[in-house]
Amino acid sequence: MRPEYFQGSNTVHACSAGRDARLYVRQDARRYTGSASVFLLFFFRPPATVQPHFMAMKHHYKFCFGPWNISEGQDPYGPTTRPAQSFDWKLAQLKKHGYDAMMFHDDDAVPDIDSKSDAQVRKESRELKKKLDDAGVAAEMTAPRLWFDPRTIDGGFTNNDPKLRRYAIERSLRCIDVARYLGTDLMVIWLAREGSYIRESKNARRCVDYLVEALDKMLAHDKKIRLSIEPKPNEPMDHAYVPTIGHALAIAQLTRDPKRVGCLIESAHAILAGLDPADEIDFAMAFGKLWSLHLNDQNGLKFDQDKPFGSANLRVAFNQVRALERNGYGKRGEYVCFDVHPFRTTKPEHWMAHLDNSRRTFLRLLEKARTYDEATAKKLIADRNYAALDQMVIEHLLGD
Ligand code: XUL
Ligand code: MN
Repeated sequence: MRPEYFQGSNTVHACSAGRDARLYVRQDARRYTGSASVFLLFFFRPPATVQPHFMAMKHHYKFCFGPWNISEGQDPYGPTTRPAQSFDWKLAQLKKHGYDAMMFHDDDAVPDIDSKSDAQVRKESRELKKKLDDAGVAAEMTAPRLWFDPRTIDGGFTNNDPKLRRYAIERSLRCIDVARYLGTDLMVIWLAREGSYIRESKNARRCVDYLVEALDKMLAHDKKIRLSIEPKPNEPMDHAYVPTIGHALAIAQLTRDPKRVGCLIESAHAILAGLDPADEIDFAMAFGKLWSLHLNDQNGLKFDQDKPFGSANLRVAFNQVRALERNGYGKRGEYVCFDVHPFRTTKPEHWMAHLDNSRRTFLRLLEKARTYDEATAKKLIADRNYAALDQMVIEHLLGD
């Protein structure tokens, strides 16, 4: 029998029925937080390969998304296809669907932030913090939205004009203040327009100095803040200056406090760079620097698609989950965030499906990662029988 998944308003029941085993996993809405209750009821004795992994239930993941992930369907060629919803509605959806945290751009938290005084920013951030506390939802991070303002048309930190570079830095410092008010020590920096459309328009060597100078100002502004750089190789730029995790971690070493500069991996961004996101995860975690994660999917080298996790390539998704598992991602409080968007065709009544589906796929792949036959894999690797190993992975993903 095929496994079936049922999603209630705030419960996930995973029933996996096979010849020898049936697992019934019931977890309450807060199931992925440290103190959450988790009930595993085994109706039948599972096979040896399944049992120890589920018995151990190594650790529970906490999940997160941002208000922009309940988007309205606009693309460069057409307008919205769903009516705008309020922030309160989005927060209610997040809670109803059993998520643990929300991530925020600075102006998701304080709309129209540039027109507001420091006192207003503080007041509105604190009001939001209260709303989040009342809902039992954490703020995972804040991120400065540096790519919308006319002052950042030709880049923020790497703009050729010193006045405009100063704007980008000042906006980032305010975003750090918002993070502090919301109770998080993490700021994510997607360096959207830090790159060039044509090679000759900027001095790439000097731009490295500009980036380090900006990061140093942020680190000096708040002694506790941790900065997570989110690399992306292109879009909106032709070429970005920080396209991969290697670039992000290298630039961290040039700052005044490398320990507080880490990274965020987005699956689609790694794929756009021609890399395997699982290898990027292993690399970042070897440095202890994967502080956040945007899982999603991407069908080859085209515009940034932000597809549901596993939607384009299940095996690449499986390997990301395995990499997270083997490195203990989440054990130090990190969240699994889904930076996914609904398809433009999505009807309002199906608006949360891309998020539910991403988490469901993640949990099913987690089950696959925890029941992967490591012993047989080890023997096949020792025998250099990669054809058999390859097929074993495929059979495991296909199931019975
Ligand atoms: C852009 C992207 C952003 C960042 C947050 O591709 O992924 O949404 O994650 O600024
Ligand atoms: Mn992202």
